[in-house]
Amino acid sequence: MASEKQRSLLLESTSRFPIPPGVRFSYGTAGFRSDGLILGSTVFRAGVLAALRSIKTGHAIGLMITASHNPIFDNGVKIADPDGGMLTQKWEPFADALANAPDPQHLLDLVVQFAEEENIPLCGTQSAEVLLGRDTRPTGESLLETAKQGINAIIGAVAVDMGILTTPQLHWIVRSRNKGTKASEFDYYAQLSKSFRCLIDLIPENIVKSEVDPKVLVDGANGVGGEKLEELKKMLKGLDIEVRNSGKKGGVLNDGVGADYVQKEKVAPSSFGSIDMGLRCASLDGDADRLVYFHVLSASDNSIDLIDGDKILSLFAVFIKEQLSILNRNENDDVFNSLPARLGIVQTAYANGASTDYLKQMGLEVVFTPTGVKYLHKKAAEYDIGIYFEANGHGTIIFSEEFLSLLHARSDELSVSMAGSERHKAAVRLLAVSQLINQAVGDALSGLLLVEAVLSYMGWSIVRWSQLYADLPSRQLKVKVADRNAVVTANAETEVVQPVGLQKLIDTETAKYPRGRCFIRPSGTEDIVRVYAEASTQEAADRLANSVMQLVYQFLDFTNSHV
Ligand code: NG1
Ligand code: ZN
Repeated sequence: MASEKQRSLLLESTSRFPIPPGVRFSYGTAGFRSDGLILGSTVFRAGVLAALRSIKTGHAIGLMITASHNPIFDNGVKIADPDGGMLTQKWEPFADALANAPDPQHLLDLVVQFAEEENIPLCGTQSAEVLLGRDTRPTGESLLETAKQGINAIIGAVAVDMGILTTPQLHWIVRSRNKGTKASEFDYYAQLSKSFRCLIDLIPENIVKSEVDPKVLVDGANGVGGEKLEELKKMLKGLDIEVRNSGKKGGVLNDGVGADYVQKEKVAPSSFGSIDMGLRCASLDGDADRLVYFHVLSASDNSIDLIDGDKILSLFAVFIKEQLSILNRNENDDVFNSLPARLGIVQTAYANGASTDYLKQMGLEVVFTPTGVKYLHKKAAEYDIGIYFEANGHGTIIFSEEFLSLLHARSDELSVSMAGSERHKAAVRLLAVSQLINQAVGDALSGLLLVEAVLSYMGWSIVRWSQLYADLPSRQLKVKVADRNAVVTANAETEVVQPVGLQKLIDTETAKYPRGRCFIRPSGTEDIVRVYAEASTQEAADRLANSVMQLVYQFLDFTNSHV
């Protein structure tokens, strides 16, 4: 039961943040997002929710103010669960209901009812802790203050302002704090730089290093990532990083810069051009949870060879598979015993078909989930080592706790019986990867360091890496319809079940094109239906996407006029 004091505190605090008229907020693929100026009530309520989640779980919760790759005047809020992952999907309907409660009394009723259902005590003796972070957007500071008020509206909840952070840093801090390991921003840099150094120190002597350019140029999207990379750089040895678009020289966040722009437009971001031809370049998104690589192709225009999330995933898969096979190589030693590991690759329907073919040819198990890292992460957690990436560059590698403790034990054994052997080094490398790569969520900074370490290990230039396989030409289109939710999909979004009959026509259209593949789904972050098409030539991919777009118009107009 909620105490009287709690009830009146919640009523009074909520009344200070009325919801804007005529707007409906939805938790969507990755939290609430909209124009930052109308987000006050939503962020306040997200603060209330985070405090309740902390009481429920008995652990610290994260609350991040960011709108990722969206334009600068947008903002948003995401919640991190105790393990550093996304808020449990089970609470999303409550988040939606809370954000849209029309007035303080409705909100109080919702909270009281939900607290009863979930057994969350609101009697005044409970405690809760919420760690807050924000990116560099102009509305960030005041929204963070608003979130604090939401947290403080729950008696016993404490808000800890961690200041400006990348989204993955906040997730990492929440995870570390709840695990009882070192958890400050400084600790994050220290862990990343130490594990990176370990991987560099273990590069075999015989690697031909001449192919690998010593320098990487990084587009910071004029956001928090560039700023934090400069911090990390101070603690790194063995890598030359030049940060551009760090936001210090007046560029606008995500405007002609950043991973989303580079991946979707397939052109070099601002401050990059013909002078960089052939150099290894990377791009972060606005809150540094996405990473893509590219190199500039032409001196006359801004065209690039894009190395997207699928190819980053493939590079990591090659490396991890190799380390597992070295670890389990029988070199006729007396003490041989293998450490079998289930390695799983998780992709979405947006993964380029050529990447899936390549991974399968390597003998890897590849599975698919719907779009959104909350689905990919959960699936990857079913393996000893799960690698997941979205084509847009959001992804990571996760190791099960059980496998990590076996690996630690094996590394200790080998350090006695076979110190300095390749098998021992492979165990140490895998452990270093588990420290370097962010286990909570996709992280452009830790991903960048792992790419750099693996390229050095392989002795590969960016061109060699790009040649792992050739991407199939693809096209993505956004279709504006009256009601995008009229489209209902199944089978990891590859099949339309509603409107009935549409899938059959998509199949007929797709069958006309060699290597054709096409699917549609409603976006979870924008008010549109997305069409994705892939085929053996760019022209064919474009034509397939366009004809399916026409089908979407026909069917959805039909559907809408009959609703
Ligand atoms: P939606 O709008 O649901 O397609 C987009 C991305 C997702 C994910 C989320 C969250 C594409 C095609 N979709 O989701 O992969 O990153 O944003 O940011 O890139
Ligand atoms: Zn992002």
